Amino acid sequence: MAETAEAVRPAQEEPPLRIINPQQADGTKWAQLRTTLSRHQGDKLLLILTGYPDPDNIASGLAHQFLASEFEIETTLLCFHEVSHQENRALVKRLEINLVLYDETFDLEPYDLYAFVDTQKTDTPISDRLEGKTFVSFVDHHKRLGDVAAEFVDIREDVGSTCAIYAEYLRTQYPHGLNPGETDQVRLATALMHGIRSDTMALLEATRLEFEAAAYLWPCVDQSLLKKIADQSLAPVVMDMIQKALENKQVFDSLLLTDVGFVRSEHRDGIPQVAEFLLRRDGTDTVLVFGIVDGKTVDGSLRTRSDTISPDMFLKKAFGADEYKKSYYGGGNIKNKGGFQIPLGFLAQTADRDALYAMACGVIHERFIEAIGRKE
Ligand SMILES: [Mn+2]
Repeated sequence: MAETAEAVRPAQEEPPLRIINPQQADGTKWAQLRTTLSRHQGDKLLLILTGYPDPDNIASGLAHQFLASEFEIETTLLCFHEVSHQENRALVKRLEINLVLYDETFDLEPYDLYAFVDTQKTDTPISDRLEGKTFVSFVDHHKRLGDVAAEFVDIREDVGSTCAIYAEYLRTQYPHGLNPGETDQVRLATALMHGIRSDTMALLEATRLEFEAAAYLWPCVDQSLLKKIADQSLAPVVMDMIQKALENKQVFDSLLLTDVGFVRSEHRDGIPQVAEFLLRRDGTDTVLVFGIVDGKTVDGSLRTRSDTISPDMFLKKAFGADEYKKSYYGGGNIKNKGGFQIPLGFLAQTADRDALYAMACGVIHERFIEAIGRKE
């Protein structure tokens, strides 16, 4: 009479619920960060955003702030450049994110700790003033440049965004999800989702970690707000830059090199937007766009979908390093994007702007041609 349990199951029984079992987060790294943060209970933390604030670094900073608050650590998000890209402005404004723009009056004294997110570089305009403070953490997804002297380091070159790493910490700390009833948590989830989308071409280049993060964050994301923030309209000034870039373009097989002239710093974020736009040109897989920002710095962006070009290696090889500061002019991730900034220094004082521009163009062209292995 040995009937199996299956066979005796009543026919009218409802089919079993399909249990969606999300991949459990690997909690190892969060356990380490947790231990680190708990050692600094009650301290004040300066979270430094190097370079231009973008969705991935802003949202990672917010997540860090949120996680650190569990340990009564008060965090200030400090940046050195104004948020210029209209999409990033919308993010900061609509989510009411408090980013502090550094100036000389900023008092560093109350801070015991500092940390970095989503950056390769740890040199900042205040590096010498951070001495004596504890470098508590460094979390990033760009190519590792060398040893990082932080108490906690998490560098994952194979993931698409720093936000996904922070979402893993959140998944470990709050396995039942964030709370959609809490405005702060909705803001955090929405910002993280935007950061993830922004660094992965709206998930086209996402890794498993981004999808797991998205599944975790989704119940708490304000999607209508996300749509508004991600609105891809182009500022008129960016359109003008595209026009200039098209006029100046030089095409070498699948590579495109161009420049957009003099750019004011508040429009600097137009440069990567131009590069992204030109990458859509059929037959082109790599684009380098540069301009002179505020008359002082040659600033460029590289975008690629080539299988053979690593933006990080390419930019370091092409433009080399500043021998005094001992840091590379450019860098990026291994997959699809990078940027560079080369100060014009003393020569920027010339009244002959055309000559200055021609000189900068000449050098960039030369180095680019050399890096792609062509000699004109
Ligand atoms: Mn990033």
